[in-house]
Amino acid sequence: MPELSAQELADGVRSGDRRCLARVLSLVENGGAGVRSVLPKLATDARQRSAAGSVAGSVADHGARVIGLTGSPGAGKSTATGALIAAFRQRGERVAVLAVDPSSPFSGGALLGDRVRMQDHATDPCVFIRSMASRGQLGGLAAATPMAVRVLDAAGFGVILIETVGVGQAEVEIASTADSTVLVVVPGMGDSIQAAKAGVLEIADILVVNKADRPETQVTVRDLRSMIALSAASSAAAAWKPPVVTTVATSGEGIGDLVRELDRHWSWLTASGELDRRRATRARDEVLALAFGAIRERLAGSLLDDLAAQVADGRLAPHEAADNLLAAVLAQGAVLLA
Ligand SMILES: Nc1nc2c(ncn2[C@@H]2O[C@H](COP(=O)(O)OP(=O)(O)OP(=O)(O)O)[C@@H](O)[C@H]2O)c(=O)[nH]1
Ligand SMILES: [Mg+2]
Repeated sequence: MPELSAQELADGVRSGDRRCLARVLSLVENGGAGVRSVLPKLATDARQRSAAGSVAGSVADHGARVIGLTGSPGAGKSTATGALIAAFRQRGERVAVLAVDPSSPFSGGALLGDRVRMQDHATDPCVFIRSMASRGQLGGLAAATPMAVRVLDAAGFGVILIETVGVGQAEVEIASTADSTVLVVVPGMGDSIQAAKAGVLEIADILVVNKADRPETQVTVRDLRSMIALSAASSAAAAWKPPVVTTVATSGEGIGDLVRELDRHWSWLTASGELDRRRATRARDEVLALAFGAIRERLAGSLLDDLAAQVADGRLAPHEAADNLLAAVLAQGAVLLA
C-alpha cells in the first residue's frame, strides 16, 4: 500500500476502505506520531454528528454501540461473539470485532483460534474482525482500545464487540471501554469466585453462563444471582440489576436472550443518562492513560537511575528523590505527546 497522507487515511476509513481501516488500527496499535495526525481528522465526524444530533435526536446520535465480552480462557467468548455477530447482522447492523489480548505482547495462537471461530463472517463486507495486542504504545491497551473504538465508530460500524481474554484487572480496564460489559463464565464455581475476587462481577452488566449444556448450570446461575443480590444490597443506589443469562454458544441457544438483555441495557443506558456518564469517564481514563504514559516515559532515564541508586543506598529519602525527578521534568516545560 503506498504511503497515504493522514487526510487520505481518514477519508479512506470513513468511506469504508478496509485497507485504510487496517492501516489506521495498526497506527493505533503501534502508537507513535502517525496516529496523532489521523485521529483529529476522524473526530470531526463525531463532532458533526453531535451537532446534528441535538436537532435530529435519533437513536443513531449515540454512535457505535460498544459491547465488551470478558471471561476466563476458553469460556466461549469467541463463540458467543460469533453468534452475536450473526444476530446483529440479521438486523442489518455493520459489526466490528476487536479481540484484545492484554497478557501477550504479540498476537498469539488464541487469536488465530478466534479467527477460525468467527470465520463464518470473514467474507461478509459488513463485518470487520481485528485482533489487538500490546505493542508498548503510550498508555498501553487501556489507551489503545478506546482509540480503536473511535476509529471503528468513524468507519460507520453500528456495533463494536470487544473480546478480552482472562479475568483480572487489565480486563476490567479494557472492558470498561464498553457501554455494556458481558461477563462469560462456565458452569462450576471456579470462574465466578475468581471473577468476584478480581472485582469483575461489579463491572459486569450482564452475566452469561455459557456451556449450559453441561451439568451444574442451574447451581451456578443461582449462586451468581445471590452474589449479585449481595453486592446490589451494598450499593442500594444501583439502578441496574445485572441479569444472568444461560447460553450454549456453539448451537446459538440463549443468544436471543442475551441480545434481548443487551437491548434492555442499552435502553436503560440511553434513558438514564448513564451512557453519557460512562463515556465521559471513559474519555477521562483515556486522557489520563496517555498523559501518565507520556510522563512515565519522560521520568525514566539516567536521572531516575541515579536517584534510585541514592535511595537504595539510603543516601536520599524516596520522597525527596521523587520531588527531584518531578522538578527536573517540569523544568523541561510541557510534556508533549509524540
Ligand atoms: N459444550 C460447549 N462447548 C462450547 C460452548 N461454547 C463454546 N464451546 C467450546 O469451548 C471452546 C472454547 O471456545 P472459545 O469461543 O474459543 O472460547 P474463548 O473464551 O473465546 O477462548 P479464549 O479466547 O482462548 O479465551 C471451543 O472448543 C468451543 O467450541 C458451549 O456452549 N458448549
Ligand atoms: Mg477467544
